[in-house]
This record gives sequence, C-alpha cells and structure tokens, in this order.
Amino acid sequence: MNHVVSLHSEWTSQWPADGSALDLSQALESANRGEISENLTAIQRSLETAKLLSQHPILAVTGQLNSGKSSVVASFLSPAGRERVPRGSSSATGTHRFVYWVPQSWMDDLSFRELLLDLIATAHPDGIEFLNDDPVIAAEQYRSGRDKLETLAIPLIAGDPFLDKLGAGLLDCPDIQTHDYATEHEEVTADENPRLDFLSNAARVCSAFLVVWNRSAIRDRLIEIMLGALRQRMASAPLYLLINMIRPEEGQPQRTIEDRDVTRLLEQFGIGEDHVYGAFDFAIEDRGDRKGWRHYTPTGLVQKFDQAEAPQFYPLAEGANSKTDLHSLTKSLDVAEIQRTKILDHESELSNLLHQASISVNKWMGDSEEEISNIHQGLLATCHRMMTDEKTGEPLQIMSQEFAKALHISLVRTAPVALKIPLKMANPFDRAFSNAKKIINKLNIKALATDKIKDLEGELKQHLKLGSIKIASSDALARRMQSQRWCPADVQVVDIEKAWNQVFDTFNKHPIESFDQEMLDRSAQERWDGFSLTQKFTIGGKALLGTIGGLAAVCGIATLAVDGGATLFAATSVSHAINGSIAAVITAGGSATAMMGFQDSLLKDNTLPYLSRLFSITCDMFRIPRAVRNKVTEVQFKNANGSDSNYKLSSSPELATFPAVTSLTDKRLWDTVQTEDSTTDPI
Ligand SMILES: Nc1nc2c(ncn2[C@@H]2O[C@H](COP(=O)(O)OP(=O)(O)OP(=O)(O)O)[C@@H](O)[C@H]2O)c(=O)[nH]1
Ligand SMILES: [Mg+2]
Repeated sequence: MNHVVSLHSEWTSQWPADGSALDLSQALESANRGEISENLTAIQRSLETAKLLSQHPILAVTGQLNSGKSSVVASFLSPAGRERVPRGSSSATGTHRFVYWVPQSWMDDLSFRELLLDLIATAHPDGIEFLNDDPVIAAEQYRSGRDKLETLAIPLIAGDPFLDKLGAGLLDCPDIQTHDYATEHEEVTADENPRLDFLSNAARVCSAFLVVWNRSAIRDRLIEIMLGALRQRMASAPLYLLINMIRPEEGQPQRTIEDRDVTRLLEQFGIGEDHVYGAFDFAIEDRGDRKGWRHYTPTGLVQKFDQAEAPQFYPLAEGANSKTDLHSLTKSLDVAEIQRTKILDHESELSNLLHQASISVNKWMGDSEEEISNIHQGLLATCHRMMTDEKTGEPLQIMSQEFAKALHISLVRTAPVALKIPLKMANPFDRAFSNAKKIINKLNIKALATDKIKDLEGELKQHLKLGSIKIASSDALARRMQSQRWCPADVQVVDIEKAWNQVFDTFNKHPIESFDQEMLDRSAQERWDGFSLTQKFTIGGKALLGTIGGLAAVCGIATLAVDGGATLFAATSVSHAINGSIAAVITAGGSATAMMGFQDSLLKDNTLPYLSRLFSITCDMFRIPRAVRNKVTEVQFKNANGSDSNYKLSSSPELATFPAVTSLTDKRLWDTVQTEDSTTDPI
C-alpha cells in the first residue's frame, strides 16, 4: 500500500465511510509532519515566482568575515548607493543583515516590484524592511541584526540605478562566522548555525553565489562547510570563488590558481577555473624593488580603483592582462541557463520533499491500519473464545429461545411415532426457562467477579447435566481485555464493561430467527436411526427430555440480568449434552458418523451465524470495522473427529451498524485517491 504522493493526492476514509477526506497538507498534519507541508508550500511559491523572474537574476555575495563582501557589492553601486553600504573591519561597520540591492528599475515597476517582494518574503517569512536613503540610518540598519537573530532574519531591500547596467540584483550577506549567541569555543557546524540557515533561505531567491574569501584563510574548514551548505540547497547553481587580499609577489596570480587548497575546493564543489576571481591587497603599493598590487592588476581596474577604493577582482586564470573583470560577470552569465538549473533545483527539492511526504503519510496510514487490525483480531479472538470449549476446542452453541424451539421441533418431527406425543407434550423449554432462574437465584450470584465465573460454570454443568458451558460476564471480560496488548492502555475497564453490556443486550435482542430446519431434521433423523427400538424409547423418554431441559435453561441464563444490571453471555455444547445423556443410558450408542453430522450441522446452523453476529455487534460497540478492507475474517474450530478447520465469518450485512459505546481507537482506514496524474509537475 505504498502510494507515491503527489501535490494532488487526496485521502478518503475507507472506514468509517463517512465521506471524510484529506488533502496532502492535512494528511501530513495528521502524520505529524506539518513542517513538510510548510516546506512544500514555500518551495512551490518560490518556484512559481522564480519562473516569473527568470530574466532577473540576483547574485548572492557571501563568504568570510571581513573578506570584502560589502566592498564588492558597493563597487557595483552608484556613489549615493555606496554611501549607504558600511564597510570596515570593526563590528560597527560589519554587515549583520541580509541586504538585497536590486536595479532601481525593478523597484520602479510596481507590478514587478510586487512580484520581487513576494519572492523575497517567501524565502524570509519573518518579514522585509527597506533600507533608508540616509547613510547614517542605513548604517544603523546594516548592523542592527548583531546579536538579534529575529532582526537578522528580516532582510533589507534597496534599489540602485547603477545595477540597471548590471541587469542583476546583489545580496550583501552577513558573514556566517559570527556567533550571535553561541559560546566562544563552540565550533561552527552546518547543523547549528542560524546565520547559515538564513543564508540557505536566501539561496532560494538567488541564481548564483559569489563566495568572497581571504587568500590567507583559504585552508579554513569553514569555507568547506559553507560551500557544502550552498551545494546542498542549490545543487546546480553557479558558484564563483572570489579570493581577496592576495599578496602581490612573484609568480602571481598563477600561484594562487594553482594552489593545492584552491584546486581541491574547485574539484570538491564543481567550480570551474573560469569561476575563480582574485583581487590583490590594495594596501600594498610598490616598495623599492617589490611590486605592489597595481603591478598584478589589469590597468583598467587600477583606474577604477582610483575612482572608488574597492578590491578589483578579475578572472585569475586570465592573468594580470585580463580584459574582463567582475563587472562583466553578468554578461558571461547565461541567465536563461541559470534560471533553468534553478528551476530544476527547486523541482528536485520539491520531489525530495514529496518523497519524504510519501514515506511519512504511508507510514501513518500503515500504522493506523495496523492498530485497527490488531484490535480487530483481538476482539475476534475474544468472541471466538466465548464460543469455544476450552478443553476440546470444539464449537459451542447459543441456546436462544428460537434455536431451542427449532431443535425441539426437529427432534419431535423425526422421533419414532410412539415418542412424538410425549416429546411434544413435555414442552421442556418453558419449564426449563423458569427452572434456570431458580437455579441462578439459588446459586446466589452477587457480582460476577472473574473467579466466580468458573464456579458458576461448574455448578451449572452439574445442575443442568451439561457437558460444556461457557459463561462470560461483562466485568470479567473487560478486565481480561484491558490486560491484553492489543487493547489500548488508556481505555478504562468501566468503559470496556459498558460496551460489553451493550454487546450482550444487543446480541440477545437480535437473535437469529430462522434455522435450516431441513438440515437439523436430517441430522436428528440420523441420530434416531442409530438406535435400536428399545434404546430409542429409553433415550427419548428419559435422558433426552432432561437434557433438553438443561439446554433450554442456558438460554434463560443468557437473558438474565445479574445484580448491578450486568448481563451475562452463555454458550453451551448441544451435541455434548445430548451425547452425555445418551451415554448415561446406553452403553454404546449411535454411530459416530451420525454424531459428526449432528455436530457439523450445529456448527453451521448455530455457532457460525451466532459468532458472526456476536463479533459484528462487538466491533460496532468498540468502533472497529467488522472487516478490515476486504480481508476475510476466519476462525478455527475442532471437528468431532479432532481435526482443525477454518471457517469464514459473515460481517452480518443484515444488521445495521450500531452506534459505538466505547471507542477503542480514533484511527481510520484511508484510501489514496490520485485526482490527477501522479507526476510531480508542481504547477
Ligand atoms: N587592505 C585591504 N583591505 C581591504 C581589501 N578589500 C577590502 N578591504 C577592507 O576590509 C574591510 C572589510 O571590508 P568589508 O567589505 O566591510 O567586508 P565584509 O566582508 O563586508 O565584512 P563583514 O560584512 O563585516 O563580514 C574594509 O575596511 C575594506 O576596505 C583589500 O584588498 N586590502
Ligand atoms: Mg559586509
């Protein structure tokens, strides 16, 4: 029953069939995996928006503390924009918020702006805020997330006209090294780094990542953690490595690009060599013979630096005469391709989530079904036990008035002519019924505690001359049931008892009214045929009458209410009773085949139909399906010849469902409905 879950999956309640239905998020909620549903909604929304924003990439500038991230962002902005970007190595000038810088035209187009803000808000559900035009206030906003994770989680948004040239937005990220509340010695891990988590959220909005790192710290484990986290979230998004503050020295920039630590990172994270940019430490100028940063930087970039002091990045593989720089990066970015892979990444995340959803929901459905099945089996075993002779495993019968009457009629009808009248006149049932009450009163049963039941069974066997009798009281059954593993531990004994009382009451009120008289006649006839004439008279005249009286008394017991209103259940073995009485009169009586036929017809005509009803009513009263899906409910009984046979129980369609008295479980049996095709096409 492992169904593949899609966004359109629905679940309907197979049992109870009350029309209840769940959609995917409700099913996940029921399975206690509401967070999967939330993630699904978020990823779906950002996927939709990502498709709409396909021509408008945002590049995340992230990386090491004080490595020059904000400087990189500022280098793309207008002079006024640059004013609003605090840079510096002190904590006051550090970045402690996520700041989205986007082309001014994106902000001016109202419908596009709405779309963009919606995309950002989806990735950052705690809210968004605009960056102030005033550089002082902007600087204040930039650092306001320090030690305030709740503020850090709210990104800032600003527009700048110079970004229109770039045709892309930039995300100025805070570093992920700063621990906002962790202890000094605690190691930074991907598991417990809220800043890294926020970055992962932001990753949903971004098409590519520029990871800025200091040349001197390229060996740090932290860069691996960071690149690993990015790859995990956005598996195929382009990564650019920006190595800053390279010391100007002989052999550069080749030495850097060939450095073992650098090549290892490129390999490990699938970064192409053309995605490695470098900038030399602009504080190191020519000194005597030693060449400064300008010597190792393309001339065009040196000129740019003189206009605005910022690290000047160029593709290291192209060498110091490179004609391109970071500003031409967007020209080389294949926007359509990036968006395509971005959408693929979203889709693979979506299908991962759906896979998790499948597992969770299927497990939840399976667990519910298992619990219901276990209780179903437990109740079945309890009912079966009530209709089985403990010693021999043979089936017992319910001596309802209706069955007693049918049995009497059969015995009379098939009796030798001379016996018919006395047998008929004897009318043993009416008398026996009132006798039963006397016996019970004499036995002085107060409350029928478990241990008393056995005494009662013994006494009744003797008094009524029965071979086998099984008495069950609701109190004793409830106690026994509560101690069993399949019975939910939180259900109270009194509530179980209430349900059993209602079961017995309902059972007595819904007797089986018609029996297969022909089958009873046939086996009664066979019984009579097995005896000699003299035997027939002896049996018919004395023993049989007594026995039938005893049997009839059992039906009185079952309908008798004991003190406190508790009801009893009683079953007995008709064939044992009759055989016993016959054996007392004659030494070797009847043929074995006749007896077997008799027992078989009792099983088919009484035991199985009554057990079916008893079990159906029991299931209803405890709020359990009469049949679990279309599995056959089977029970085993011993035949007269001692071999075991399986028999199918009917789920009593003739009886309307009774309202539950005590619910043993609130679980349901669910069916999966696929309303549309089960592909993972999200929109
Ligand atoms: N000496 C030198 N300083 C640099 C270079 N690049 C950047 N800086 C300086 O390093 C300091 C930190 O730069 P920022 O751009 O604020 O760095 P950041 O990565 O944004 O810092 P946080 O946001 O606090 O993590 C600033 O004072 C920059 O001017 C460089 O090549 N050489
Ligand atoms: Mg910064």
